Order: sequence, then structure tokens, then C-alpha cells
Amino acid sequence: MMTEIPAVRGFVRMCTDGWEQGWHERNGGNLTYRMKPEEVEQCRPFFTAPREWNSMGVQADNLKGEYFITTGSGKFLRNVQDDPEHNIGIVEINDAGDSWRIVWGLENGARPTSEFPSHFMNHSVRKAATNGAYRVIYHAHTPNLIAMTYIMPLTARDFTRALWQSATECPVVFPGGVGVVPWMVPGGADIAMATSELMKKYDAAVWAHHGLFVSGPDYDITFGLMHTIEKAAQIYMLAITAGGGKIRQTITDDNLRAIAKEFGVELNEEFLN
Ligand code: 2HA
Ligand code: ZN
Repeated sequence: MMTEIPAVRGFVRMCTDGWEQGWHERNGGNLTYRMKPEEVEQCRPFFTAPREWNSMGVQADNLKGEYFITTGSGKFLRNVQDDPEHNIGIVEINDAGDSWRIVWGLENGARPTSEFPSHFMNHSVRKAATNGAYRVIYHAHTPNLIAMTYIMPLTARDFTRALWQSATECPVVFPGGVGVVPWMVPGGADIAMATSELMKKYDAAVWAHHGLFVSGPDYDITFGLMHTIEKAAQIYMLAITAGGGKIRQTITDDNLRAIAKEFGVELNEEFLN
């Protein structure tokens, strides 16, 4: 069965995990995974007759011929586990690197996520930046982080510092910090380009008043990054609310440097004083 193949099983589990966290109301959020060649071969016996090519409006040389597992446009992540064939699918990218076609799933006329252009451009950037190691792009509507985008300046520096200071593990989990995209219309080429520009530097990009985009090498690390950032945002919002808008004390820059030294990570110095 397709759903017994680890790459697919892990994908389905991640959709369910995100749903259970409360990050995927209705059709909110989306997930894509760039498959390894051996995973494509494991899945190939289950492929259906390829459907028509669809142009994306974006192009990437380094993703020509790749295969992605993707959530479906308008589909609810809540439903993926019960009915993967209608809610997720596998798409193949053409030799020009500018179109996809469905080779499995997304039954009854479904299409890849509306954010596929964003995911695609981010895969291209992260693949290049990590020598092919990064394979997962994940977008979720994380409530506490979204709330933060109403009360904080929309800069990478402000968000990174607030999140690093909100839990001791944060600088270890995302030493590079997070980027911030101002409010933009979702689903189009513009937000795809803005996000992928930030993804050259960061593993995570906050979408103001919308959610978070993260990238990683596998499902565990990528889900863990989303989880860690949202939990830090939750702590920040709890603290700022309980403190009536004031924070009495926090993790200092010297503390952050000490953590980095102990754990052998390099903090983005731009964000330290
Ligand atoms: O998939 O989250 O950003 C629905 C969305 C669009
Ligand atoms: Zn969204």
C-alpha cells in the first residue's frame, strides 16, 4: 500500500500532528516533500496514468525532474489520514522545471496546494543552500506567532530576539533566526519570491497576520522547528499578557552567547547587541 511507504506515512503523520496542534483550521496550511530517488521507485508501482502538465508561473533549474508529495489545494489537513488519495498527491516536475503533473493521488480533479509556487521556489533555494539536504517545506497557521505579528515591529531582528529570549532551546534550534514577510496576498508568485528571498538566509519565514513557513531536511526536524517557534511565541504572548505589556527580565545577549558556545551553534550576530 502507498501509505505504508515511509515517505508517504511520515507525510500523512505530519498532517495529522499539525491538525492536532490546532494549526490547520479548515484548509489552512500546506506541506510538500521533495522525494529521494529511491522513494520515487518505491512509490512508482502505485502511480496512476500521468495527467496533463500544468505551468506554475515560476521556474527552477535545480528542481527539473523532481517528484514532490504535496497536500491538495482547498483540502483539509484533518482529512489526510482517513483519505490520502483525495487530499494529497505526488507530482512530477517537467524537464523545463516550470510545470507539474499528478502521478498519484489528488483524485477527482484536485490540485496541489495553492501555495505550491511558494513551496517550489523555497525548495529550490533551500536545496541549493544545503547541498540537497533540505527536502521539506511546511506552512501552518500558528496562532501565537500570528498574534505576535500584531504587536511587534515586523522585522527579522525583533522577531528573532523575542523568540530566542522566550525559551532557552530556541537559539540552539534556530541559530540563524527567522525572517519576516510583511502582509501579502497569499498563493501568488509575489509572496513566493519574497519568501524564497528570505529562505536564502533563514530556515523559517514569518508571514505577517497569516502564519509561518519553515524548511528542513526531514519531517521530524521541520515539524520540530514549527513546534519550537510556535511554542516560543506562546510563551512570549503569555509573558507579555501576564505582565501587562511589560517583561521584567529575560535571557540576556551574554546568556545567548553562552548557550551558543555550549551547544556549538553559531548565532546570527546581526541579531545580538
Ligand atoms: O492552504 O494556508 O496560505 C491554505 C493556506 C494558504
Ligand atoms: Zn496559509
